[in-house]
Amino acid sequence: MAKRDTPRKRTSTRKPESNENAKTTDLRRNTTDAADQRLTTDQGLPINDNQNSLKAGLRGPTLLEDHILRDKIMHFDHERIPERVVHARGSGAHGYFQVYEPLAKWTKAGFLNDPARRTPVFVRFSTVAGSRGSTDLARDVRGFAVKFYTDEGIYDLVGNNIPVFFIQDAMTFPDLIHSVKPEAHNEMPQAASAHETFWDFISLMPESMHMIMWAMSDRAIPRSLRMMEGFGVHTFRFVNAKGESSFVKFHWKPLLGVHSVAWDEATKISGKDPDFHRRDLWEAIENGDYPEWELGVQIVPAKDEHKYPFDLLDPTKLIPEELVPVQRVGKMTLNRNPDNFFAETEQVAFDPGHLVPGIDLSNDPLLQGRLFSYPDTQLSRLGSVNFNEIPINRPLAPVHNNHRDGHMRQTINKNHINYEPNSLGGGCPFQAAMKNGGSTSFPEPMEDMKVRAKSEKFMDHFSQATLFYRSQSTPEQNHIINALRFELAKLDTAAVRERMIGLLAYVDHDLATRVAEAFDLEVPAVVEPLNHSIPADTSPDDVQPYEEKPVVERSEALSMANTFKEGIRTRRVGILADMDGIRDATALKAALEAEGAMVKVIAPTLAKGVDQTLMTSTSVVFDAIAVVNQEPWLHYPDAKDFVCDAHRHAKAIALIGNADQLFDAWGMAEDKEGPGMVHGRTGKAVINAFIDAIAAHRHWAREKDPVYATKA
Ligand code: HDD
Repeated sequence: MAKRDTPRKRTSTRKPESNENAKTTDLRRNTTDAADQRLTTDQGLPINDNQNSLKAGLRGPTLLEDHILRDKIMHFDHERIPERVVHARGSGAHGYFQVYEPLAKWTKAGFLNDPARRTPVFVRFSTVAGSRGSTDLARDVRGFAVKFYTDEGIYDLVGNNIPVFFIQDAMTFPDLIHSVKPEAHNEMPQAASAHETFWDFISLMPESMHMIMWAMSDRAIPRSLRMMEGFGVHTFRFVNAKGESSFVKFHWKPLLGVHSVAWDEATKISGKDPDFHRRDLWEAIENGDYPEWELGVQIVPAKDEHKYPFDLLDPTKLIPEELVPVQRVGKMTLNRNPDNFFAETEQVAFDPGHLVPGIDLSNDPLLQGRLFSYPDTQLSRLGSVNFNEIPINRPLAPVHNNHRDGHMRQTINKNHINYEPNSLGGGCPFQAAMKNGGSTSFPEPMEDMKVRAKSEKFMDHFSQATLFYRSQSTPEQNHIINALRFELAKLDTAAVRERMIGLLAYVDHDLATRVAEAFDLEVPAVVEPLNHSIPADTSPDDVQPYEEKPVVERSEALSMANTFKEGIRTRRVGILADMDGIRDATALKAALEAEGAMVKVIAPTLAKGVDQTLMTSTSVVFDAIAVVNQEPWLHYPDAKDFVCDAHRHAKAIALIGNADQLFDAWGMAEDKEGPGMVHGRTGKAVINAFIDAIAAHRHWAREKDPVYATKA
């Protein structure tokens, strides 16, 4: 066989990068794109035969001396590193952040004070419970971790798409994660909380009730990583140049609005395209539809620390936007896909302790425990204290210190002065004065007893769970009820289910009743808020006044029903059309694409103008569908599934020509009318009505699943 000694053509369709950020992050890329690339060993020896091992004769055994074979196999054998113990399944992207106006009043952080500066970022989105290869559409919290490569060093905002957490203290994190991960005896189920050990733990942890409301809501099955909010969760501190501190909660607000899928749809997407979110993010960036989020801050002046009925240090509580509005202070844009998944998305190492001057920690006991966990995890996952030297983790700011050696050290330090203070090295590297950017911790006054306990306000476990539930629209409440019915129905132990109904009764009695109906259980009467008692050895001075009632009864910001619903940019639309309907389909496609939608024409065969065959397609990967004509769909079971699923999942549906007769033929005559259903010929009126219906995202009012019905 002839040997290749010429380079193959690069086939990437990637658009050339033109922004500043690309230039800076390129510094960390190992580019080996030279035109003439000969295949070599790791030592640089050109390889002449990459197909045949070295043998004693044409039919003889392989020789141990074949170092090319041994090197290749040995490297391959070690290609996997331990996956993250949580958040193993993730997708990343590069981009940049820019602040709108200087935030000098609150923080001296350089990247939050210079509107002209584009700070490069790398973001990794993730699910929590599943393994690296698990489905994207699991019901789960989504990680939302942002690494800012600032001029003052790395800043990591390692948050989630839910603003609160299950537990209040890092001490119980391993228990929480053990309980939600696949069960220890049989490694089932994968990427799912619907199992015995999780609900056993939760039913004994009333503090988790607020987060459970979020996790059972549609927030836990996002439509797209580009359409979910992000939250720093904990209260952090801002510190300004005068040394004054205020408390801050961080938010990411997606400019496309916050949207989710239906649960039945999520389970079907998991089968049809388990990479649905990863693919969606990748394709949007490749198409130049760069995802954007505004950074929001809620600022609480230091003097107001104890003003609220909840403790700012309690990560199971949010600050209702009605009490402290979210101020949008800057924008993050993701504009470049990683070049190499392993080198970037897998090896990126976040740490809530990566801070810059002007942003500091609070005493939230969950946050405090995280500060130990992340670097410790990196050590076992990436194998060395030198993980900071991996290109994706390397700061763009210069690094000078006396760290030396260790596994896989990359830096070659060129002198022997590896201590401080020193005189032989001219005192370098020297400590930075505060005025020159030297970081200092906020000098919070502190004098107290050592205790293993929580402040009194942490004991209110239900007010905000109730606030969240009551702030949801009716369809959102129905979805929470249905999710709880689904999850609890998966349990074998009746006592766990009963304990959960008991806890739900403290959140909302109607909620508990409607969940309990599915199990023929009685809801216990709620006598008084179920709170832990204060430990006997707590000083009376430490007992804070505690109010039972939430200050805010309903919060609009907590419901996705109130999200942004204009425009159809990046929405996916599938049009069923055979050759007789191709003209209508092409016209509709052009009109929707002009509005920024991503449209596929689907037919029984891959003829001219057709993008996908019916056999390879499914409506669950589209946001809206159109059907042109009744024929030939009447005779295709796949077409019936396609349309029925779209209808059940409350999507916008356009029935073009006589396609509405399909609904009569399929025994769904009454379903062809209703919100989000558009009929007619492909004229302007129909197209505009369809665009409005797609923009609304979902038409939940159409749902009529009997399981939602309340007992008379
Ligand atoms: Fe964590 C990863 C978010 C509590 C311990 N966490 C990890 C990631 C995110 C979060 C987004 C993935 C980062 C990436 O993409 O690489 N974690 C959170 C949030 C929490 C939280 C928002 C609560 C508010 N985590 C938490 C606690 C502990 C940990 C209380 C331990 C005491 N988390 C870890 C970890 C991970 C991690 C085991 C696994 C991989 C890694 O850190 O780098 O250290």
